[in-house]
Amino acid sequence: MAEHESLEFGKADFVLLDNVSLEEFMANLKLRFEKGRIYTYIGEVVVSVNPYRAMNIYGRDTIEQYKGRELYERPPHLFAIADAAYKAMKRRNKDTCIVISGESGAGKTEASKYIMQYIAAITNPSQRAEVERVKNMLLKSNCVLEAFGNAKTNRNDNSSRFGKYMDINFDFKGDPIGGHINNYLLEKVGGGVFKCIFQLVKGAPDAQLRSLHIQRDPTAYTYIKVGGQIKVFADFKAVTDAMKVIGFTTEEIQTVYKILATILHLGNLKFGSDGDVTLIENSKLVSVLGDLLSTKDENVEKALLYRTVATGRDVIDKQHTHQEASYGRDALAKAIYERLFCWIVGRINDIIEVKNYDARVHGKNTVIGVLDIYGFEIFQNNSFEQFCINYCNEKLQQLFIQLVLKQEQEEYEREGIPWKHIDYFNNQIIVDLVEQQHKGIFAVLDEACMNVGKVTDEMFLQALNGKLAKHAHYTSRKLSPTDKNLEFDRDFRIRHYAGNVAYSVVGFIDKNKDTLFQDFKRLLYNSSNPVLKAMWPEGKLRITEVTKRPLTAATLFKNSMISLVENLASKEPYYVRCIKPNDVKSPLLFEHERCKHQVEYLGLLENVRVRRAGFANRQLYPRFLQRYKMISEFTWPNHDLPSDKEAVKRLLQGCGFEHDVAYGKTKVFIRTPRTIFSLEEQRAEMVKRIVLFLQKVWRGTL
Ligand code: AOV
Ligand code: MG
Repeated sequence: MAEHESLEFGKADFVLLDNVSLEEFMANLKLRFEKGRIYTYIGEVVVSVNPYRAMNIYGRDTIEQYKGRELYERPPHLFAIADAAYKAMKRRNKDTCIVISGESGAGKTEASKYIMQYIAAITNPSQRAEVERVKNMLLKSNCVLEAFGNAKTNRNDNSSRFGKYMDINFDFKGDPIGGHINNYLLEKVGGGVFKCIFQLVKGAPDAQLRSLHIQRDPTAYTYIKVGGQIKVFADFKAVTDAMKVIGFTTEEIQTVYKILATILHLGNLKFGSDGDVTLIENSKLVSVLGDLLSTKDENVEKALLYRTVATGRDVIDKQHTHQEASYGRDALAKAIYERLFCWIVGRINDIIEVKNYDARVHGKNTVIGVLDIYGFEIFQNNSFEQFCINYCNEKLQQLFIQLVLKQEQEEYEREGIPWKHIDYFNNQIIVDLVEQQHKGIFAVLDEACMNVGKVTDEMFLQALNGKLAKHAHYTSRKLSPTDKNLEFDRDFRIRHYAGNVAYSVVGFIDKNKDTLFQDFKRLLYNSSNPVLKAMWPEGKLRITEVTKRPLTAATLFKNSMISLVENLASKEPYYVRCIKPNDVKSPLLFEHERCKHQVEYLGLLENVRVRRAGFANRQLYPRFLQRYKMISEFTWPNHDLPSDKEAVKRLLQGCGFEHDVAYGKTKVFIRTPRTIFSLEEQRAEMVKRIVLFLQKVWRGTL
């Protein structure tokens, strides 16, 4: 527990509150925010409030203050949690992870960057060139991913539209030797509003824009018109340089920008008709597209206007209607953007993956994972993407509940430690509502998509209403006709852990099927640009060979979330819980109700209660002895007591820690970290003495 700070700044750890009540919690949070103390602990969890202003607390000097120190020795900080995760990994050879959660705009991405910077700064003291190279790559890859995966939304000017989980691998010395990025569902926002597109239009050199046939005027492009006023800094060069440093070839970088330009031009394509014939009105754009995609103009035109269909043994070209052509154009823009993004992640992974590490020689390489995902969000109009994003946040909340609230309490009960159960809201019921087999929302959606014949979004809604009418967290206009908050017939509403969200079913079926006409895939595969071609391997298939039904977007997303949670659960977790103080990005405003709501749904008060009643540390008796036996004459080098449990008791009595511990069936439980810290100090002292002693023995001077 951090006790060193003056009380003028409030309590540095919520565990130290005089009374654990929502009022006191909020008063402390507010006081600290107003005093510029944006971080506060709940034991080892960091609660962070977005300051919405530059803080002078991330510099080299601050890093030095946290390096190698114990959590409670310094004021609460992200650096302390990063250091704790790092130390745990190094000391105990354990994989750890840092899970950053909170709603959109709460400060997750910023936090993840500071954590990465900290880890980069404290490692590789001997300045090995290879390690420096890896560190540089990891930091640079962040810059590229942010340019391509972040966009301005109503809630956040720099909102992550993809989820990112990054593993950093460390060698036996504790230095980074590589990494791996998992990315999760990129929202398909017309390809347009992503940062990189503005960076290109506003920041690329004239000659480059000319070669891409792009004007330096965002308002000239349909897809990005709306976001035209976005402020963009001179980031174009930074991102291009970062790609170079990471190891993208010139040809690859050029292709990346050609694809962005393609998307802008696609948005401006207009279809018209002449009698029964659909045609492209601004046909000049066709040759621009042909040039950018390195393919013949007539191929571009044909893919935009026709679809090849197999009827029995025959293959025919079927002309699109006006509407189908527009739909195809937008689907193409979204698909090539998404493919580009995944390709970039894949390239980065190729380059940063651990190479030439022989575990037999160097020991196990260990991992710190950092999770920065899109936060819970509610917009005016919520669609399939918001549904996935919010489901993802439910999963992470569930993991937090499992690890911090549930398992903790179950363990005390199992170990026979006297314990009064603390209640909390368990959101498993909402997770089930979404992902359960057969009757979960994803399952109903998939079933609707499997039906042959035309399935509409409305039919999907009907099916949901039929299956979920009785579910406490589900409703819709049809089921609650008098509910004023359900305005639209096409909405269904979920009561999430973090609040009610109404989703419009419009587009659910299409987005879930996520099909792109095979003609487009073939067009891109047949490009003479090898980089582009490599992004579309399935374009190789002929129409008669395309039979297998691909997994739906919902199924893919669900599977990726389940494996993400499994992966996190297999590591030792550290938590950062981010809070957004207001909706107007003000550094001064602490909106009480807004913050209280977040504290409640994040379960922070329950977290304090469990933590306060509980124990900071627990270890199996034999493990504990293995680590600390040298500090007691009763246990060093071996004990002759009837059990390890007895030996641990003897050891702790001898050190005077009896009041701070409890003895479970298989584990010893230690209430305050200070005790562990003190044990560590004594151990370090003894180890030093033992080493000196042995050195003397070896030198024969004893
Ligand atoms: P998010 O990652 O949680 O939202 P960000 O990390 O992008 O939120 O933070 C939003 C904005 O808040 C940033 O662009 C900064 O202006 C400001 N901010 C956040 N943390 C800090 C900090 N420590 N110091 C100064 N300013 C900060 V989303 O990606 O939308 O869920 O999908
Ligand atoms: Mg973010």
